[in-house]
Amino acid sequence: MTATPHTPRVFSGIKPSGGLTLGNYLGAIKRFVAAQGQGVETMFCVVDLHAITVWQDPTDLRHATREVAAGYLAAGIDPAQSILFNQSQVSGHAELAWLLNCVARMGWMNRMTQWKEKAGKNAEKESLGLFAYPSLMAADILLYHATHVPVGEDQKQHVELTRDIAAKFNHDYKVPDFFPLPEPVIEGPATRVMNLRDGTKKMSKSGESDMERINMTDDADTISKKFKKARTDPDALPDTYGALKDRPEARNLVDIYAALSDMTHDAVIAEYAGAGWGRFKPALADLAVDKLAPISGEMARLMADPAEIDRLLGEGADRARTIATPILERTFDIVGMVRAR
Ligand code: AQP
Repeated sequence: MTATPHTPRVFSGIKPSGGLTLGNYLGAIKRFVAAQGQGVETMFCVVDLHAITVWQDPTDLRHATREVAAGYLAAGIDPAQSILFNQSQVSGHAELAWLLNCVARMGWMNRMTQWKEKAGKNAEKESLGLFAYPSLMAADILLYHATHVPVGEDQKQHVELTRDIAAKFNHDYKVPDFFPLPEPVIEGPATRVMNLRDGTKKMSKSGESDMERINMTDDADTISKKFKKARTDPDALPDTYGALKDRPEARNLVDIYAALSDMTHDAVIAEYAGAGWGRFKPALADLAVDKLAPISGEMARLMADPAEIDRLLGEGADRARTIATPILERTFDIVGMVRAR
């Protein structure tokens, strides 16, 4: 961790825009669990305000919010060690986002790869929220003066934008170091888990076909079937990881194996060099079932008691608010808002 006048604090979040995928697990949740208990405060959020940047059925949104919370808990986020809550229960996220909307520049938002990919040619028909979403994400992080943000590779650009917004605010209002410049923490062998049917696209919750992703709630048969049908090429596994450079589907399966088994890429290659898919895919499926079944079982158990999940999220939100309120009040003051109470 680099030198900063701010106490280190970890913040990250996941959108309840559908069920959790293996990409969310390996790129985010597994890393969040690893960050816990390291002597640094950790905050993990279900970012429901982000989910509605595209249409969400309200009943599905409530379900997905609890399911993402259940995923965090089942994977090992401990509410006694980390602050776990959903974003909309802490109004400071939306309030700070407005202030930051007035700092961020249109050109910065226009350059965001995710905006370009998601909006494509339909930009005129997308919500204003989808366009502005990175400044809400900046608010999520800066509301807590968080210094470290564990994310998958796809979110790196948004954390970098958060740094730009923080730096401009500090500069414009002449408050050097008020907002920390947070660092993206992108670690592990699978920082970008790819779509099982197209190794050039990332695995997403909202991808078109269910066969392109592993859901955290998939049963053993479904996981095996999806890996068996995953697109690959005709060649056997090579004897160096570097030789997978131009074989995106093959590399993705090796990355997933390495991340699930906590092995390095090289160790996986050493074990499977020369193996065909008839050997590697069943081994990968067995490993995935072995690692994911206990988590999905625990998620199902937690989801049977939604009131308990809501209670935990409410408690987490209370704790989050105690950190957010003085930072938000100071921000309003810096900007020049009169605050009588
Ligand atoms: N495929 C992935 N590989 C590695 N990390 C991933 N993450 C998401 N997909 C992958 C990481 O998970 C965290 C939460 O992401 P999110 O759900 O808030 O947003 P997203 O990145 O837009 O996820 P999806 O699944 O693609 O959602 P939809 O389809 O609704 O847009 C982040 O740290 C992200 O990097």
